[in-house]
Amino acid sequence: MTAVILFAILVLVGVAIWQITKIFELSQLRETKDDSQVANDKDNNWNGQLMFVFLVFIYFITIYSFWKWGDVLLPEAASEHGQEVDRLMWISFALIFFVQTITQALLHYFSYQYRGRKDQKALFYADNDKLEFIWTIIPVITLAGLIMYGLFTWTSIMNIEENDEALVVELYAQQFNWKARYAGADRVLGDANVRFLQDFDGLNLVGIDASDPNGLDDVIVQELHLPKGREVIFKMRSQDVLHSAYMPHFRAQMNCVPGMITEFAFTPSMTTEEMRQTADMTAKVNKINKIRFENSKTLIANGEEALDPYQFDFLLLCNKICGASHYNMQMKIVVEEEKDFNNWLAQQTTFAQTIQQ
Ligand SMILES: [Cu+2]
Repeated sequence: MTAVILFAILVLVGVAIWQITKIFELSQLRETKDDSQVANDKDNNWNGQLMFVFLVFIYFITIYSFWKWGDVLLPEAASEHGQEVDRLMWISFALIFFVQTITQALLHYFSYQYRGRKDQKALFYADNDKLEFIWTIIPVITLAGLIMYGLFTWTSIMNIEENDEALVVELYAQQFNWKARYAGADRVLGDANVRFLQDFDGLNLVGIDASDPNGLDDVIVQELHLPKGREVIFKMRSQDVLHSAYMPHFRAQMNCVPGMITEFAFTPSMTTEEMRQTADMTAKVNKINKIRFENSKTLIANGEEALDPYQFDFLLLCNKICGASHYNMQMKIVVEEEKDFNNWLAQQTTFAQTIQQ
């Protein structure tokens, strides 16, 4: 692939140099009255028709892309606000698609229709207030509507209110992994700071202040469990550089900034098991496993081990290029029914238990 791209770049540079020398030659020919390099009607017809070919090409590539890769989009949102985000995105997509289909056709049609002809001079048409008003006011109204809609959606998503029902979870980012911390029975996360990381021989994984009683029942895990149907307020921290907590299936993303706590909240609306059962996800997983199965044949032929079948899981990913192993900075998310979640949480070790060991 790299070779192909390099080759394409070399070809393009070559063409650019060739064109520049042609311009240079053209400027020299003015004195000699030789017009062999000036476009004539034949050249203009050619270019006009090529415009049409290009128009057909962009429509074709659009339709082909939808047909070929339409199924690699994210599955339905697994959070309550996710549906709002998706609606906003699809409305924007539909509008852009509609406008671009029409404007591309017009652009290329006009290029063809008014291509250069010998002895024909372009009409000098200075301005038309009415026309300018129309093509200004339509985009203004459309874009203002879209932006307002986006702002309202954003405000409703980012309106995070502390409340007694919500589950508070800290997401702790470091090069190159995630940890999650639950507040425990007192529902309050203990104070934490990177300065405390060195305490307790490296057992203090997220730097909890051991003198703060609120922190003693905190639970630190490397697999994030969330209860379905309950609001989760995330408090994000970073130990070293900028990271970004990205949970694509829940349509959630927030930067993790060293020295400050950032927030995001959502309510999971589907368990992992429910997502696995959807028709869309079953088809995706089957497609992936078919590819893995085919690749395994080559591996086995080379005396290597076959690939394990893929099973869907929600993921927390890092979406800021934070260093060499950024690509692998992820944590599994398990969404389950509230009682399963409570059972799981009760089995985890608290911070007090960890440091006593
Ligand atoms: Cu990162």
